Order: sequence, then C-alpha cells, then structure tokens
Amino acid sequence: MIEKHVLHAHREHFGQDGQVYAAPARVNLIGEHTDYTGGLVMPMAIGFQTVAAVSPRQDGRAVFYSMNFDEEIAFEIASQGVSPSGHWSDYPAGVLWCLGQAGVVVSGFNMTLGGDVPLGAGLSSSASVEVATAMALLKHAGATLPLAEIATLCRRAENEYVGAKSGIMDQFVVAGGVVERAMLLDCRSLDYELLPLPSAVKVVICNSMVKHAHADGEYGDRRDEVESGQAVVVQERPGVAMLRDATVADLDACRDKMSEASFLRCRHIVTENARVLEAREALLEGDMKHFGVLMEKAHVSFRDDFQASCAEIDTLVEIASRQPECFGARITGGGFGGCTVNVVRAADAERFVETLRREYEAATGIVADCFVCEASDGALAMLTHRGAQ
Ligand code: GAF
Repeated sequence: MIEKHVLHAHREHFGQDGQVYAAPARVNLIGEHTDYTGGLVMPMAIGFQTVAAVSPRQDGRAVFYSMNFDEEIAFEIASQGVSPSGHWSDYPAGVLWCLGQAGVVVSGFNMTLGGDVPLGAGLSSSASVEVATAMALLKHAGATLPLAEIATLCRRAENEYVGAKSGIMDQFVVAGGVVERAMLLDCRSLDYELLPLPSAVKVVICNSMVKHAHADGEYGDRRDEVESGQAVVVQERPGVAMLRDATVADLDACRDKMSEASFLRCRHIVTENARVLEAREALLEGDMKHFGVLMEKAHVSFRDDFQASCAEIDTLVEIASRQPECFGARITGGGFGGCTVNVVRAADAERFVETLRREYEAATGIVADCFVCEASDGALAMLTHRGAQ
C-alpha cells in the first residue's frame, strides 16, 4: 500500500518508474541506553515503514525528494563532503556519504522517500530512513553488504554525518528484524539471537505526544555522563574493558571517583544488562509475568537512576501497570518523552488501549496515539520475502 503510494509519487515527481525498498520502525522491549557501551538490547521491528523508490539519472547527481516535507534536495555525488544542515536530507545524504567511504560507487539517481513512521516519537524514524536509503542505494550500485555492515554504515551516517551520538541498536534491528521475533543483540560482538514472542501477547506502543529532541541535548548529556563513568571503571577495575563487563560491586568500589550523576547512569546500565539476560530466560520459558516484572524494574531504573523519563511517560506507565491485562510497561527509546511499550494479553489489547487513552487524557489533557503491534520483518527479510514472491 505505502509502496504503491511512494511509487506513484516518484512517477509524478520524477516522471520515471522506480524500484522500491522498505525498512520498518522499531520498538525496544528492554535494554535501554546499553548499546553504546557494548551492552545488551532486546528490540523488535514493527510494521511502520519508510519506503525509498529509486531510479537512475545520467548526470552524476543525487536527488532526494521527501514526500513528508514535499521538498527536493540535489547535489553532485562526486562533490559530496560532510555538510550536515540540520535538514531531513542529512539522513539519506549521510548514508550516501558512508557508502562512498566504504568504497561503494553510486552513480546518479533520483530517490523518493515516504512512509508512515511517526516522527520524533522514539520509534526510530531516523534509522528507518537510513536503512531504506542504504538498501535502495546498494541495489542501485549493484552491491550487497551483510547485516552487520549495513547497520554499522547507517549508524556511522547518524554519528558522523548527522551528528547524533546514537548506538547501533536501531539500525541493526531495522535492518535485521524478523517477523514474530524479538532480537537479543549483543552490541559489542554484534551476535544476535531471535527469540519467539508468544502469540497470546501483543505489544502496545503508546505515544505520550511529548516530543524528544534526539539529535541535540539530553541524549548526548546522558551519554557523556555514562562514558565518563565507564572510563573510571575501566581504569580502576581489572578485567573491565567496557561498562558491559562491570558489576554493581565494581561501580560501588569506584563511586567516589566519579560524579554522582555518572554513578547513577552507569548503575542503570549495569543492572539493565542483567535484566535483558533475565528477560531472555523469561521469553524462552514463555513466562510473560516475569518478563513484565523486568520491564517495570527497567522503567524504575530508567526513571530514578538514568533520570531520563518525564511526568507524562510516568503517568502512562503507572496507568498501564494498574490494568490486569498488562504484563509490563516501560518507557522505550532514548527518553525524555516519546513512547511507552506495553506487553498485554492479546485478547484484551483493544480494551487496554481504550482505558489507557481515556485515563491518560483525564490525567494530562493529552490525547495519546496508541498502536497495537506485532514483530515485523526488517529490511533484509522484507527484501528476501519480496524476492521469493
Ligand atoms: C536511541 C538511540 F538511537 C539508540 O542507539 C539507543 O541508545 C536508544 O536511544 C536508547 O536505548 O534510540
């Protein structure tokens, strides 16, 4: 459906037929702010999509057209340097730049980008654009790359071109997610395991409608606090190469050598890595009650130690936790607004959404957007399935 829409827009805008490539959004079930210290995360791809339609042009130029912004940006591929402008086009242009850095020769093209991923909601609209662009440009260039390289390249575009200091979770699951599976990703080795999600539960995402400012400010501040705490533990504790290797006892032993903020942020991460492993066990045993308890603990740690929640999100989590059909609820994504993720009994998902929306509006005056989701294919699996049709 979205693909047809984007193909149509491509034809209207460029007067050419295009080839389409898609990438989903993602939600993280548990494992927040652990990715950039080599930790563990458990996200899944979800059914929102960015679609990139691409067709060749002969003059060596890159032309990106965004349906969302109804705007075009064009430049000579050969002259492209790192010149981010705080514009939507930084994301696809960053991917083009990284492909060039990786030695992939991309000739002139027209690209239309469209889709339905909610922007700024914490569902990774940026990784979705990056991965869709990478898939389209790789095909256009007649090149292929394995999952880990696609994810690394797209992360690099975000870190080095756009200037947002994110980890690798979003790009990895957006590229590599699989239908009906959550992904346990080790962000140090990039090894991953696909874990079946019971069909008796649904994942409900609820947008607090409080926007987070991802590329600037608070995410970067938290990351700086974490990294300075990590530097202390690595220096002080033998065998600790990254925060991933540290225990709470290691942190306690270094507490007076770091700021209180760094100590608390690092404690969140160390305990969160342990919760992800426990959540894996719970999923494998089909014990959603235990999974839900871990989600609730993760939220408390995010709120109190990481201090990156906000009043509206806490209200959503508190309302959700009171509902008998809800196994667990927590903030998801970078923090400071955005969405909550809720694991609920499938049969009662719609009722859960109604209650959550009604009570949230009564408490805050804000009407939340809620989505009942299933784990979807990532960009690579979508391509494989399309090829097989
Ligand atoms: C954002 C980042 F992009 C991810 O890399 C990750 O750090 C996440 O916030 C927090 O877990 O989505």
